[in-house]
Amino acid sequence: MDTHVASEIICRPVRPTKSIPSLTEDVATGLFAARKQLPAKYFYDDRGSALFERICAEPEYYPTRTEDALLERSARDIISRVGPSQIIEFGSGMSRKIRHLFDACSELECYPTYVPFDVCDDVMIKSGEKLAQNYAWLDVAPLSGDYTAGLGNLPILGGRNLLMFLGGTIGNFTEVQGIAFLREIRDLMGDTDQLLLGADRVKNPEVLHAAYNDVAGITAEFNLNLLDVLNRELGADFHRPNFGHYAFYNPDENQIEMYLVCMRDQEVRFSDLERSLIFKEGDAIRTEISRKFTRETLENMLNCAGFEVQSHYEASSHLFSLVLARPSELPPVGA
Ligand code: SAH
Ligand code: AVI
Repeated sequence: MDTHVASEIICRPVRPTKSIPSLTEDVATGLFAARKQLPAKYFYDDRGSALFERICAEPEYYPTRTEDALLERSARDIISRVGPSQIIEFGSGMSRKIRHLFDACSELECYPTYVPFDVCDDVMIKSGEKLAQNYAWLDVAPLSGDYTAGLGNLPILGGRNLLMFLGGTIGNFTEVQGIAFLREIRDLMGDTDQLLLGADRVKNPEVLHAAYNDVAGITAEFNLNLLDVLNRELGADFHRPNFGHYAFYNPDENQIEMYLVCMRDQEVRFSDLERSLIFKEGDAIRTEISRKFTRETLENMLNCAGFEVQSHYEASSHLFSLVLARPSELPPVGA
C-alpha cells in the first residue's frame, strides 16, 4: 500500500435542513417524563466513541467482526457494481471496515472521494488521518453534524454516489424513524447511485444478550458515560454509582433495550436548566434500542423506503446482513 504524509483533515459542518430538538429539549421531554428516554446519539462524545471502539473488540460483540468479514468478501463485487466517484458514510465512526472497499478500489483502479458524516469530529479526524496515510489516492472530506437534522445540504455529486450506513445503526431508530431516514437518503439519490446498508439479524437471544452485557463491562461503561455527558453538558450532578447498566432482548419487538436503572433514590440537579428531578430506586432511563431484522423485515423496510435490493450479502451464520440497494419507485402511501 502507498503511504504519504497525512494532510490536515478538516471537518466541515453540515447545515441542517430541519430543526431538531437540542439536548436541553430532549432532556426536558425525555427525562422529565414518566417513561424516561434519551436518543442514543448522545452516547458519542469523544469518550463514548472510544468506548464504542472497545465494545467492537469484545469477544461477545459479534456485529463488527461479522460485518467486517462480509465486507471483505463482497468488496470487489460492490465496487465493480457501483464504480463510485464518491462514498458518503453516515455514522462512520472510526471508518475501519471501509478499508476493504478502499482495497478493492485500489485493485480496480476506481478512486472515489470519501465523505464520512458523524456527530463526533474526533473519530473522523483520527480515522481520516490514518486513511490518508494508507491510501495515497484517497481524498477524505468529513462532514460534521447530526444526520437526523436533514440531508438536503449534503454534497451529492453528479457521478456515481455510494451511500453507506453500516454497523446496524439503522436499528437504533424506531421502525418509523428508520423508514423515514432511508426515504430521506433515497430522495438524495440519482438513478445510478446505490445504498449499502448493514443490519443486525434476529438470532438466539442468548447471543444477543451476551453482546450487550460483555463480561469486561465495556458496554456498561459506554451506557454510564451518558451520565457524564449530561453532567458536563447541562451542569447536572448524576452520581454514577447510583445507576446501573441493564440491557435485555425483547423478543416481542425484536430489539435490544438498554437502560440506566436508578439503584438508590437521588435528586438530580440540572444547574443549567435550573431544574431538579427526583429519581426513585427502580426508575429507569431507556438509552437505546437496537432493532434486529430477519432477511424479510430488512428487505421490506428497504422496499417501503423506495429501494430495490440488488444484492443481499449474508454470513452463513445469518448473524448479520449487508444489502446493496438502488432507488426504485416509492410504494403508494399506506402500502
Ligand atoms: N459505522 C461505525 C460506527 C457505528 S457507532 C461502525 O459500524 O462501527 C454509531 C456512529 O454513528 C457513531 O460514530 C456516532 O457518533 C454516529 N452517530 C450516532 N448518531 C448520529 C447522528 N444523529 N448524526 C451523526 N452521527 C451519529
Ligand atoms: C451503533 N450501534 C449499532 C450499536 C448497537 O449495537 O446498537 C451501539 C451499541 N450499543 C451497545 N453496544 C453497541
